[in-house]
Amino acid sequence: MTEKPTDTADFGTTRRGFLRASVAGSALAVTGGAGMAQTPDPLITTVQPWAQSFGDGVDATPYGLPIRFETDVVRRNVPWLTADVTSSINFTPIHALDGTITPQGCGFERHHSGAIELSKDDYRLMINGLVDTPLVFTYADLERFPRESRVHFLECAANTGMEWAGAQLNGSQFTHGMIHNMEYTGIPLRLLLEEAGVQPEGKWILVEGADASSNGRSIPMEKALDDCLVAFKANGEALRKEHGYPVRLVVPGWEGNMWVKWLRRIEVGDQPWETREETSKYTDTMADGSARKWTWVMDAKSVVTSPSPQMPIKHGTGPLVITGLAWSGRGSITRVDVTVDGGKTWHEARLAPQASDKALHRFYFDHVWDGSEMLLQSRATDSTGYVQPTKAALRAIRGLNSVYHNNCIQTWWVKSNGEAENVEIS
Ligand SMILES: Nc1nc2c(c(=O)[nH]1)N[C@H]1C(S)=C(S)[C@@H](COP(=O)(O)O)O[C@H]1N2
Ligand SMILES: [Mo]
Repeated sequence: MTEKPTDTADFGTTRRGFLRASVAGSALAVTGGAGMAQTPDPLITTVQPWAQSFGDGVDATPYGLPIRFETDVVRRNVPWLTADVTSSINFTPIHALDGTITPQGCGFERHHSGAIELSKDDYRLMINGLVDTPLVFTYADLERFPRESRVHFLECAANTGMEWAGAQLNGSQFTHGMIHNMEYTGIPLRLLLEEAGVQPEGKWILVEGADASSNGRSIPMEKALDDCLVAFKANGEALRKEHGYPVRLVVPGWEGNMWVKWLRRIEVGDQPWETREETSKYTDTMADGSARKWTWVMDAKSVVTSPSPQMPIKHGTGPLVITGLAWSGRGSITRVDVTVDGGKTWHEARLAPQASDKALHRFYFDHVWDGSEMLLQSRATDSTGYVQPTKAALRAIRGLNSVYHNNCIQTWWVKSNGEAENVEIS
């Protein structure tokens, strides 16, 4: 190994310290890695074309898009899942993202009758039913209510649903990508309900979208008055059309299906409506064949996003950043453990600070890979003390025929060549 270049001032002392540590601890084997060039590197020693002329002016891109080298960081679908394009689903490229915020442009979409275009001018929100004063709000009306900003994850109840009967899809984007995490700005639903005046018998609300499917769902009043938001911004800007422009409901920690997009009506009632979306769909098939209703909360779950089938290890042995996401609809994640040997030994991962309750957490486990095969898993523990279950534990209760609410521990088999595969271990 040669000396590290002396000209590393720009990296700062921490970076130099890291490199020196890497050289000293030769077990890290970062040969050919950062700072270890053996021969003069033209990217360092010669002036490159991009340094010889002007770059783009500020008027080249009024609204910025990712640079062309990042065009593979996109939503993808699974063809056999999407029989037709208007009733469809695609997946967030969680394998390629870091941190916790999902850019709207690649946050997964789920539409039952396609994404509609509804302008602010044409927007109306009605509150009726068991209220003192039925009301209709315009978009401009909504903008005058006190608002809040909070980060929350939205997970479709069907996320990981294709994995019940066996390891099936190769990539965290496909197994766990029906999730996104955005900073929402909106009005506490409680304020709008208070404006209309909920009558004492009003124990439930029905929420409906303006699209043809309407996606009606019943929500208990307790949740409606707790932390739901009638949101019009995500990550600082207007909601994208596909996420419900101009207004969607945010139901923190509860299954994505309840987060009605293009929100047009809220009816207050004294019992649930038993809509199509909560009877024929979004119930949980149990091992004995019966269906469990009203399972709204998304339980604690985690997944290693890299390495993973779409993110093979390309750098050989030595330092390896293992990272992933963890979340709980019941609050926050207090701990994530990672195993590289299929659960024989667990190591506590580092958790990045959390943005809000019921938001995604990012975890990191800094590993030194010796090049041997790994059975990589992560296991989340949430603020209620609940621990993410194994697939076997979940199947003992739910059987193999469920679709929704699969929060089991995921296994990636990482081979010596760095490639990874979705597997199950027993
Ligand atoms: N109006 C309406 N709201 C809807 C849907 C829909 O089809 N129509 N799909 C629901 C489902 S099943 C999910 S998982 C989420 C998906 O939100 P997203 O498309 O912003 O990711 O929206 C929910 N809200
Ligand atoms: Mo969903």
